[in-house]
Amino acid sequence: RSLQLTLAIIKPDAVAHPIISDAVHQRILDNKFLIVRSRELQWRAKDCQHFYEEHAGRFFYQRLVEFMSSGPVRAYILAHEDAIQLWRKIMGPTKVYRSRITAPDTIRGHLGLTDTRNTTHGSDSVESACREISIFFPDFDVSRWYEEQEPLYRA
Ligand code: YYY
Ligand code: MG
Repeated sequence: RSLQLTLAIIKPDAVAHPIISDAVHQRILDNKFLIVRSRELQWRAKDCQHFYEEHAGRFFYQRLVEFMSSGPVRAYILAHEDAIQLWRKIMGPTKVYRSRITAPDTIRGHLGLTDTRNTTHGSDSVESACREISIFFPDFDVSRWYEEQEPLYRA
């Protein structure tokens, strides 16, 4: 059993409403994720464009960039066994009509407002988790974080 890392983001609409962001935070704790790092920051449009560059040119890209830079976001590095898949399962489907109907107990099914204002982000692969963690936490060493945080346990 080993810990995997993922990057989770609480999007601006949810950060703007502490009751919503607290509910998301509580889900993180209830599902026994380790909160390795967490920070709140305000993105510029070009940060969003870079982060979401895989979607450049899609019909929703512009509104996504505008929304994600419209207010502060909270980013987390979360650790858990199969963290990437588990967090995406807890988030639920991207689109609100699917999450509401097929997964009402998920974060997006419960709290998502629209396809764009869908409360949270989660990495979708090990590669994207590494990339996204380095964007939000440039000084974080994905390969050595556990040892570095546990110096006393070294033999
Ligand atoms: O990874 P995930 O967030 O579930 O969905 P993606 O397909 O990667 O899209 C990223 C982001 O883009 C999504 O969370 C909201 C926005 N978006 C949108 O506004 N409208 C769509 N039809 C699809 C995605
Ligand atoms: Mg995605």
